[in-house]
This record gives sequence, C-alpha cells and structure tokens, in this order.
Amino acid sequence: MKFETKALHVGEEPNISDGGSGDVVSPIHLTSTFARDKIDQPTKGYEYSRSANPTRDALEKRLAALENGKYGIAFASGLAATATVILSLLRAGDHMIAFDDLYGGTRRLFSQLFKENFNIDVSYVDARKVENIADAVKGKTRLIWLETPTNPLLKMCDIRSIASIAWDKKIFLAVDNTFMTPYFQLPLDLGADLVVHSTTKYLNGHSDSVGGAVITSDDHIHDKIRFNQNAAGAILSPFDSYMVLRGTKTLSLRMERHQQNAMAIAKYLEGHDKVEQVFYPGLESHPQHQIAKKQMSGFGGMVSFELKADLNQARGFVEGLRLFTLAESLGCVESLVELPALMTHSSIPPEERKKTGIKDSLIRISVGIENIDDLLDDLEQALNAI
Ligand code: P1T
Repeated sequence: MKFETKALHVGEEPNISDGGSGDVVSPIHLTSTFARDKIDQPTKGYEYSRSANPTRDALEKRLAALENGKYGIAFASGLAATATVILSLLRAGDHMIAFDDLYGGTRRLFSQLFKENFNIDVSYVDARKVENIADAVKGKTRLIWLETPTNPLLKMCDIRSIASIAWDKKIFLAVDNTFMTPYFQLPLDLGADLVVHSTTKYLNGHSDSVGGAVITSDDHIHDKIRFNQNAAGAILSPFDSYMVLRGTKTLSLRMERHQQNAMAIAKYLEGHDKVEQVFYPGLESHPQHQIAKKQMSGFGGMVSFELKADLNQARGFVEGLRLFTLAESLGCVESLVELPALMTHSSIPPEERKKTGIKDSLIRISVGIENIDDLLDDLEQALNAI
C-alpha cells in the first residue's frame, strides 16, 4: 500500500466476521482492565491498559506502517518517548552525541536530568558536518540523537552518512522526525535504528492532543522500550490514541498544504527588507538545500527567520500578528508564531543559544493551512508596524 492508503487503513480494518460489529472507525477502548476466563493467561490477549490497549494498538500499527518500521510504541508525550529511549538504551556513565540544535525541552531533558542525575555524558555537535559526529565518538558512546531539520533553525544532517558511522561503531542512531513526518522523510529507510515523534504536532495535527511515539524495526530495541514503557508507565491514553489515529488520515493532504503555504511565505520573507535571513529547506538559498532534496520528498511547514530588529521589536512583531497565534507548539492546522529565545528555547543558556545561532531576533512560524493571502496580509501588517 502507498502512504495515503496506509494512513487510512492500517490498524483500522473493520471486523465483521469474528463477532465484531463492523465499526469502520476504531472504537475508543476506555477500559483500564480486561476480564479473563482463567487465571493463567489473558483470554483476548489484553490484561491491563498500561501494558496494551486495542485503540493504542491500532495507532501503533499505523505509525509503524507509515514509518516503514516493524513496531510502533505510543507515548504520553514526545518527551516521554525520548526519555524512555534513553532509559532503555543507555546506562549511567554512558556517552551520547546529539545535534547541537534541538527542541529546547529535549536538550533540557538530556542536560538537566540525564546528565545531572544519571551521569550520562552528552556531546552536542554541529551534525551538518558528518566528521563532527565521527570525531565525537568515544569508547562509551551508545547513541546518536538527531533532529533533521532541527528546531528552530531548520539545519539538516545527512542521515545515511551518519547511519554508516553508527553502524561501523555499533552505536544506536535515533532521529526525531517530528518536523518532516513520514510523509516527507523516512529515517528508518535511510539507516536509523529508531524514529521518535512528538505526535502532538503534525501527526495529530489539530492542537488538541499531547503524545509521542517511537518506531523501530529492531526486535531487541522494541522489546526493551516496550518493557520499560510498561514498567515506567508513560503510555498514550485510549482517547488520545484515537485522536492521533484520526489525525493521520489527513496527514498527506495537510502536509502538502503546509508546504505550499510555507514555501510562499519563505519566498515573501526572503524578499522583505526588514528580514535579515530566512531558514527554510525548500529555498535554494538554504545552504543545505541539496541534502533536503536528497533525503526528503518535501520541505515541510516550518519557517524561521531573523528580523533586522532587536529583542523588543521582535517581541512587538510577534505580538502584533493577528492571524498567527502567539503560542508554543507547531504542526497544527492553524498558523502559530513564537520567539525561541523567550519561549521554546529559553531553557538553553544564552551563551549556548548564541553558539548554535539562535539570535534574540529569531522568529519561528508553524505555517498552517489557512488561505495564503490572509497569512501574507497578516505578516505584511505586522512587518510594517515594526
Ligand atoms: O511536547 P512533546 O509532545 O513532549 O514533544 C517534545 C518535542 C520533541 N521533538 C520536537 C522536534 C519537538 O518540537 C517537541 C516539542 N516542541 C515544541 C513544543 C515546540 O514548540 O517546539
């Protein structure tokens, strides 16, 4: 099956023969526990909803199919997924390598929880240069963690080349595919061992659910993460599983529209005299446009740009937008805007932000699926007001 077909059918086959009612849409199995005939084993395969639940199963099957993986595991949030991966693959004293541009909350988790409390050593490197990854490998390196494109600067790295280093050195490679979604990028096909998602974003797509996921084809990785998810408990609820399942059905249509609008906005901003620089993988001016074309089948809906302005003027600009909602998060149908230095990346110390290139005048927009003319009009009035 092709992507759009899998997004509608995998995990939600109507059951009309085997005593089922023929629901076309997966029911929301709100039960916390499951009855059994005999004490020895669960009669229908389910015991307790932390361990497994039919609605979550349906979503996990679909996510696995969309990422071309064998297993999907759905979590209570993107960070719950990330934390469970680290708890499952690393031990105290191990080392990991991470892209130096990452969602601020992911970096906070690595540096302020795993490093401080569990002595997990993290080297942040500019993964745009593959040699930087190779140079950072040490004896105890167990994991490479990438976002590509990154949050918020839309930097990219070559997944296939980094996967070959990981393979050679027997290090796990995890790629956070939240920005591109499997519609535009398939990290497992490029050699990654695991894909991680914040389903809060494009996969659900409607700003009404917080969730996360891990997808892998590796039996050993799956078994460990599945065991630890049950042991530690960071599961996605049946209701949220249903929401994400529903969201995936229109993912392909939404991503096409997000991208179309984002490209138009990136080009508009690039030609504006109050804009210093625009970061969008689809622009030919993006220094890594060739990598984007090589490993992605589209460029997504996220655009960042620097204003020729100071922090106060940047603040005035984002507060002056009328249609773009000033809010954290991304990947939903409505357009959002935020100022990374004061919002999503404020937990990163200013000197680290500076090193990575996150300036105070950097604006990040998550381009929604509204009519493009209305979005451009809104940007125009707010830019004029600076
Ligand atoms: O918020 P949560 O579902 O826990 O997902 C965390 C996360 C993981 N990975 C990426 C690439 C992300 O962007 C996020 C969350 N990001 C935001 C809330 C944001 O506004 O950037």
